[in-house]
Order: sequence, then structure tokens, then C-alpha cells
Amino acid sequence: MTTQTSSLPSDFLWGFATASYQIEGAVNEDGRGPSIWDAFCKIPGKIADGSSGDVACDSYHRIDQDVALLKSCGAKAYRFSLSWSRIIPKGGRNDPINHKGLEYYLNLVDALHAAGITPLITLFHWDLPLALEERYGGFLNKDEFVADFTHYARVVFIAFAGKVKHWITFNEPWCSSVLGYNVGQFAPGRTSDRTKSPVGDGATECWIVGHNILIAHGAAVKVYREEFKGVYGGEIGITLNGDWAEPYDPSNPADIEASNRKIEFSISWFADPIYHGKYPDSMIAQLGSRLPKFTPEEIALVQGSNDFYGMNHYCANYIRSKPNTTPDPTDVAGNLDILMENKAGESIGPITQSPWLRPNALGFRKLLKWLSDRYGYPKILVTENGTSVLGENDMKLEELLDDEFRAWYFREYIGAMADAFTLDGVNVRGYMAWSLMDNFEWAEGYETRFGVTYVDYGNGQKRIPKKSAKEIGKIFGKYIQKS
Ligand code: GBH
Repeated sequence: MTTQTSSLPSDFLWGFATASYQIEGAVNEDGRGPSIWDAFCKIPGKIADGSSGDVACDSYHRIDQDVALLKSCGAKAYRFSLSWSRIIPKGGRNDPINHKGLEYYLNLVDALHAAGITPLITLFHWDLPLALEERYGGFLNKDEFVADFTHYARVVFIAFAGKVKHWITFNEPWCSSVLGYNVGQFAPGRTSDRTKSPVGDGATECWIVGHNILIAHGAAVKVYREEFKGVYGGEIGITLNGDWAEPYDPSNPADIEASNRKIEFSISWFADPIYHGKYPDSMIAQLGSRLPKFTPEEIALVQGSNDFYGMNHYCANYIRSKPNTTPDPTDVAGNLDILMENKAGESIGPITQSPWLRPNALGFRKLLKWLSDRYGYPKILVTENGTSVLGENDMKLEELLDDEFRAWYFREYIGAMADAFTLDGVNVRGYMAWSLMDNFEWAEGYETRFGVTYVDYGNGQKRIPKKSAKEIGKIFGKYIQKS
């Protein structure tokens, strides 16, 4: 329960988040090269409604509308991502730079500044240049990938020097690794499941990919710190996803242990190397030699590479241990069951349109505390938080726009965050709601909506704010201390 006394600091940065492939459209315009998601969407059966990001919200042509929308919501900040293949169409360090592509983002940043909105840029939100996948296997090729990502990061840091002070290297490396190389649900769709893909090894590739992303993150941070931070200031970190884990049977110590292990497999996989210089013991124990080892040079890049912890968080699960079973070689969760109901038959939260998402705001507060205890109370920026609404896409417009469920979600979650700040000493300093507008929800296509703004895809991508668009500003107005 939210207490009335909780508050957030006067300089708290709040706003909304989006990602390039989910909103921009204009995939063939002004020299943009294809990404692995353009290719993945063309494979029949991969996207629920057979759609793609070809048009999406058409944000490439709507800077003014998007910035006006942010302003009308009272946002102080906007987190968006760059399409690497818009900026370097073939992606590599010896490939040409596309100035037209950079121009779009420069114009967006200028428009945000003119509106008094702080930009936060994500360098990578899953849309790897297809040419790099084809040239050398993308993330799987450590030396090539790290060198190309570092080059891309430097090109961007130069272009935005002094204009952007908040940088996120990678969005949710867990998703790129596990969904892209183990489950096969996301591009490039590799998996051991031969009904889904002719190629891939879910027992090894995801761990290699995660490892290589960590090193690329560390290398880009080194560039920022050595070549830009001294002159321009600013901060850089990685964004990790992770749900809270509640024991299936709170009286069973094995379920309590499994809950902790679940968070280690999803979050500490990346955060432990960054904050503690090593992979979690539970992962080393289960995965053995399948988990790559850091060389001294690699771990020197990775350890200490976060100026802040970027946290994407949506929901919670119940976790049940699996006593005395040998883990499946393709297991990525820590050899346990992820459930929506506990032993007493209670649901972790109300049902939404997303099968994986049931809100439980107290879990947000608990995870903020868990992360703070494990990683020494780092500065945290919540870079995504939000919900879909059951049946929203089938509602009449009037009903859809009155999204009380989403407004309730934000009241609960922002309240829980204020409690974590006030009562638990958690150093949370920013919050971006997912998402500014309905958009291309990856493998779910357009059927699942996460926006505080309705996008009318059949009618020129017209944007109409829902109730929740205005609610968030009211909630922050209540919690943020007046300076
Ligand atoms: C975010 O990921 C993404 O950053 C954003 O682009 C996306 O639009 C938003 O979520 C809403 O989905 O299918 O059981 O394997 C959230 C973290 C982690 C949530 C993977 C879905 C899939 C669980 N995601 N999870 S499952």
C-alpha cells in the first residue's frame, strides 16, 4: 500500500519511452539500411498479425507531433532509441555514414530542447543492421561486433556531443540473447527448436551473445568516458529487464531460493559482472563451461561500467523450485517454474493483454530494494514501466480512451517507487513510462497496445491521448517535492 508521506526528489526526471523500430516506419527512406527486424518480420508466422515496422507510427515524419504530444503530457524527459542502420546503413566500422539518418535524430533532439524536454538516447534497442548479421553472424562474432558497436557509438557521441547527457548503450540484453538465440521468438530467431528455425543452439549461443553484448557495452562506455565525458559531462549505463519473483510456497525454503535464482538468471547475469566483476555463482554452477569466461581485459571493461542502473520493469511471477531435476541444457531461467498463481491459488495480479504481464506494484518496490542491496544503492533510472490492457484493441474508441486500468497501474507503480525512495532509501532518480504511444509490439504486432496515446493505424497514424496520458503528470505532481 502506498503511504501518503512518500515523495520523490524535486529534480526527479520523468517522461515517456519509445524505440526506433517500434515507432519510426520509413524503413526505406533517406538511405536507411535494413535491420534484422525488417528481415524477421518477412518470415511467415513470426509476427502475430503478419505486420512489420514498415510504417508503424510514422514518427520519422512526425517530430513536431510527437514533441507536442510529450509537451501536452507535461513530460520532462523522452527516451527514444536510434536505428543503427539509419545512421550506418551497413553497420560496420568501414561502412559509410548516412548523414540524412543522423539528421532526423538531430532534428528531434533540437525540437525536444526547444520544448524544454530532456532527451535520453538508447543506442541499441534490438534492431541490428542486417548487413552485420549476414557479414559475420552479428552478436555471435565477439571481435567484429564489439569493434563495430564501439565505432557506431563514437559516431553518435560525436554527432550529439553536448546536446545529449543521458546515454543507454543496450536495451534489455536478456531479450536479444534469450529471445533471439534461445527461444527464437525475436530476431534473428535462432533456437534449438527445429520447428521454429533450421539454425541455432539454445544451449550455448544465448550465453555467448550476452557475454559479447556486455563487452560491447563496456567498450562503448570507455569511449564515452575517455573522449566525451570530461568535456561534456553526462552519464551512461545499460538498461536491464527483470520481473520480481515471489515464492510459490513462502514456507518452502527451496521456493525462496529459486525466486532469488530467477532474478540472478535474468538480471544479475548482466548486473553482477558490471557491479561485482563476475557472473553469479548460481549461473556458473548450472551452466558450467557453457557460460563464457571473461579475460582480464574484458572484465576490466565491464566492471564499473554503469554511471546509473537502467531498469525496465513490468510485473512479477510466482516461482516454484524443481527438486532433484537435472536442468535442461536449454534452460535459461535457473531450473524452476515461472507461474502466475501461488500454492494458495492466488493470482500475482490482474490479467492483461500480454500473457507474461500481471501487475504487482509491491514487487516493483521489492525489486528496487533487492537491486539496491545487491549493487550498493546505485543511482537508478527506471527506463520502462507500463502495461497492456486486456481486450483493448477490440474496444470501441471511447472505451479504449478511458483506460482506467492503465491509469491505476501507473498510480500503483509510481506510488510503490515513491515508497522505495522514501522508506527504503532507494536512489531512484528518473522514470519513463512505456510507452508514449501504441506501437509495433514486436512478435505481438499491433494487436497489443502499450501506449498512453492511441494510434489509429487505419487513419493516417492519428494520435489521440488516452486518460493515462494525463494521469501520469498528475501522479508525479503529487509525489515530487516542490523545490
Ligand atoms: C519491453 O520489454 C521492451 O523493451 C519494449 O520494446 C516492449 O515494447 C515492452 O517491453 C512491452 O513488451 O514471452 O514469456 O518469454 C519488456 C521485457 C521481457 C517482456 C521478455 C516480455 C517475454 C516473456 N520483456 N518477456 S516470455
